[in-house]
Amino acid sequence: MRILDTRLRASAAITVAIAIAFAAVAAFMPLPASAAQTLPAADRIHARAQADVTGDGVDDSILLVGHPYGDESLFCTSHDVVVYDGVTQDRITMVLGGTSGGYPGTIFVGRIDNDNALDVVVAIPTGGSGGITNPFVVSFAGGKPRFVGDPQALARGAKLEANGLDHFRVRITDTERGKHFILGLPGPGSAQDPEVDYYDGIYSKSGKLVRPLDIDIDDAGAIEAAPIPGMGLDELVTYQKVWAVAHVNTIATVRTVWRWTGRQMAIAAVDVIPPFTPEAYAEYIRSFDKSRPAAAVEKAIAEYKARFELAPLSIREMAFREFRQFHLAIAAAEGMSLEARAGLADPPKTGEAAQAAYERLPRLASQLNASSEYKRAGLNAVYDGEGTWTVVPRPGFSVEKFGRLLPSASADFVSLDDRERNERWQYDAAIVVPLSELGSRVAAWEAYLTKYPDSMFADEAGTQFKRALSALLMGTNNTPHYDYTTKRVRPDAIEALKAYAKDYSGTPSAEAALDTLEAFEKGGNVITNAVRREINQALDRATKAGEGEI
Ligand SMILES: [Ca+2]
Repeated sequence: MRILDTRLRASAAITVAIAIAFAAVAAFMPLPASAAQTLPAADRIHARAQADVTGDGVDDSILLVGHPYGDESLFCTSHDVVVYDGVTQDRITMVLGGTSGGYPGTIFVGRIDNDNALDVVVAIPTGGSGGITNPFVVSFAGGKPRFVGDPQALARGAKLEANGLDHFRVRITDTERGKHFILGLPGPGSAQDPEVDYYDGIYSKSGKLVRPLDIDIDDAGAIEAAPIPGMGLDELVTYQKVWAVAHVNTIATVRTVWRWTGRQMAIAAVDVIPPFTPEAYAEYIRSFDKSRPAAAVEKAIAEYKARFELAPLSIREMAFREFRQFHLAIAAAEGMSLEARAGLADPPKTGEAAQAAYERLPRLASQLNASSEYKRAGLNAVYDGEGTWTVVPRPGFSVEKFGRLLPSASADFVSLDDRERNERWQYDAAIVVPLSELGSRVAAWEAYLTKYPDSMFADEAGTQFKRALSALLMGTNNTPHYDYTTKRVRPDAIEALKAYAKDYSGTPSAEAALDTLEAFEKGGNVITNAVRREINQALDRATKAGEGEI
């Protein structure tokens, strides 16, 4: 076992060495001859935002610009934050410098220092082993760029001491704040990683520490800005990985809160949290008894809060996606039992008995919707077309229960998705709402995808957007935009598309509406295969518009 242990250490060390060498090459070496013959790689815009960062009350455009290592490389040797002043259109550049080398990063704005201009928070993943993300906070107040807080100090975090203790424990001491944290190490034979015993030779069989235990804390791996309740200000939160023996062996996360003191950024709190993954959460909540929905949902939410309250945004979003899956599964199980309770469980689902069962469903649904069980479980029984009913999550439930722990990309997705489930725009392949309402659904999904292209729900949002836009442009099987016999396009469909193109002018979906109107006109307002093909192409262009390089 010692050999394996040493090899693990060596491989972790090599990974770090490679990452350092790569960064060094990227930062200092001239381009190879083959690359030098081609034009220098063009700067890339990795993120954009609109906000007043100069402090004059007018929104400015903020861009995160990377200088790529080469045309084919995703790696940028450094990044700048570029602001176009909303009034003068002057370009103000903040050079982030050598430590900003890395892969496409993100920006967000927050009120970090207490002036009337918002600040820009930048996170650049370095691509080094273990996911180091370099944080930068930049103020553009008065049009003069400066760092808020020292980027290197933000990356390094608090000065902490780590010591191995007997019986597979670790103590992390925060001397400055006079706090210490005790962590448990997964001991021999633990389920976490049964293949490897990281502590062989370090701990004796009885759990006595016989050799020094190697514990390390990485630089920041994630950063976020979170509102300080009641202050109108944001605090910064950084997350750092703690590992023992080998870099893959994560034993905790350090969560550091930074606040503006009036003169500088200072650490307001440090917590050390044992690891708990969204996968482990998913596995745990899946084991709950689904036949008691309220108890199961309440327990899953309490568990989420206990485990992820201090977790980074991306982990909270992943964990919430697991909760959402769980909630949908609970709802689906209730939907099945709804039919069973009405007497529709066994085939045949026809005849007088089935008829009576179908008639019982609406009353049963309204009883359940009024019940405390469904209120607590966040469930709603809704009509599902063709006489059947189903159960879906109740609108507003997740936002109400998860509160500020819910990342906005998740909260906004769930609000839109719950509306689609509770107030459907189609039943039985027929559009059942006015086309203007369908249009507002299309626009809402498109706006979501523009705002959160990297959301964990982006794929699902993309599917919803495409389905609704297709129906808006062409109608559906049972409610096409044209007359079945003459194939002539209905005038109200044409009017609806014109209105949509005007109301949402400038969006890819409005372009698709204009292209569809043009295809109708070319075809003499009669649907042919050629017209259909052109509309399909317009649909493809609009739904792919958000993908690829910006
Ligand atoms: Ca401004």
